[in-house]
Formats: sequence, structure tokens, C-alpha cells
Amino acid sequence: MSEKAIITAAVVGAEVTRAQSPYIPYTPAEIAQAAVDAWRAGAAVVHLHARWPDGRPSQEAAHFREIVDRIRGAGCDVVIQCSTGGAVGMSVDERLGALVEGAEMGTLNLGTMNFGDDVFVNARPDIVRIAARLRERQLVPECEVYDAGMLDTLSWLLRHGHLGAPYHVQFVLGVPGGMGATERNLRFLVEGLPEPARWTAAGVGRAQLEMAALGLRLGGHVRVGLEDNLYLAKGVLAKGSSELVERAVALAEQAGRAPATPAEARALLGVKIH
Ligand code: KMH
Ligand code: ZN
Repeated sequence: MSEKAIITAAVVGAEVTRAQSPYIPYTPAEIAQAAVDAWRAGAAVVHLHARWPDGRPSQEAAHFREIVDRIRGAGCDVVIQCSTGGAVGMSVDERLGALVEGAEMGTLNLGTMNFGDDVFVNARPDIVRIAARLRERQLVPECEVYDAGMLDTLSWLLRHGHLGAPYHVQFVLGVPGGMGATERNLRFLVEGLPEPARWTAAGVGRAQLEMAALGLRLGGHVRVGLEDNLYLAKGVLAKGSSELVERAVALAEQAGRAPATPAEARALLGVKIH
């Protein structure tokens, strides 16, 4: 029987704004509500960023704490993954603010790259430092891979003991500056994993649907949400990440992969209950 599909909802991100879609959550209450809605729609994991009330990206611990408290206060047992990537231009100290009490996973971005017109800096000592912090807090790292060379960094981290099981791999394809969201690229990356590991596929923009379907077919898991894609169909904005999750659930079922519950996702990902 095929492994259940872990659906991750990336409900806010750091880049998209209300000028692009009025459905982007900004306040902790809105972000928590988006997470709970995504969980109700079938997401087992939420990938969280935070915002200031005016929409600027925030890595303030107080914002993340409020989001986590509100999610749990709603009786929602979704796996909580906090972003240590934050937004381009933030220092590592600032980015680490997201790892609040209640987080269960944290992202680990595996390299420096062009990110649209900006540069997303992840020097190797920064990566090692973030990996150490995740380990100290007993959080499961999710390694964000945007380009093929980042798999060599993954291999280096494993070889030097900076990273070890349990960890998860997230292929984010289609960022301008990273690898494009194509079938050939995803297959190449999956084949290039330095050791057997669970992975999720995310496609940016229009590619979200195709990468989700392909990821499920290739035995991976799937990430959807407004962080990566604002549209349900050409010219039709998704009214929230939950609509994109509903579509991912349908894709998983078509692929014969029932969506994992949060408890099942914790078991697959090696997430400890603190
Ligand atoms: N906002 C991007 C620059 C992560 O969450 O760890 C980085 C990002 C990755 O979104
Ligand atoms: Zn993110």
C-alpha cells in the first residue's frame, strides 16, 4: 500500500501582498485562522511565516507565539513548522526568532541564491548554526532545496554530523533564481538525494498543481498554499490556502494516496511531541 500523503499548507509566506491578493492573511489571528482552515481541509502540516499588521514580513517571536497559541486554542492538532528562512535581507538572528515554544519543525535553507531580484543569503556557517539550533530544540529540520547544488550541501551536512535523521526534504521549484518547476528537474533532484529520505514537492505559481500531482506520483508529499501560488485557475484567485489544500486532497485521493492526519504525519516525519 502506498504511503499516506502529507499535505503541507504554506499559508502566508513573506513575499506575497494584499496588492496581489486580498486573501493574504497578515495578523496573527488571520494567519492562525488560515492554518486552521487548511487543517480542516486536510493539511497535516502548516508552514508558518508572520507579518507585521501592515503586511511587512516579521520573524518576531511574539507574532509566532500568538499564531501558535491561537492554532492550539482552536483545538487544531496540525504539525507546526516555523520558517527560519524569513524574508530576504533578514539576519540569521532575526530569522531564528520564529523558533518559539510549540514549534515542531523548522526550515533549513540549504544555500544562497538569487530570489527574484534579490539575493537570499544562506552561507554555510549560517546553515550549520540554524541546524544546531533546530537540534538543540529537538525540532525536525525541513531542508529547503531550490537548486541541485544544495543536495551536495545536504550531503556535506550529513557527512559532518550537522544533520541526521529525522529530517525532511522540501523541493521548492520555480523560484526565479532556482531550478524551474519541471518534471525533469524534480526527477533529477529526487534521484540525487544523498540517502533515502522523505520529501515534498512545491511548485511556485502556476506550477503548483503540476508539481503536486507529480510529487504524489513519484512517492513524495505535497505543499500548496498562498505562499507559493495565489490562483486556483487562470485569473481565479484562491480565496485562501484551504481551497488549494482541498485540491491537493483530491489529487492525493486520485493518486491512491490518502491524506495523512497530523498524528500520522508526526510518525512519518519523526516529530516528537514535546
Ligand atoms: N521567503 C523566502 C526568502 C523558508 O520559509 O524557510 C524563504 C522562505 C523559505 O520562505
Ligand atoms: Zn517559507
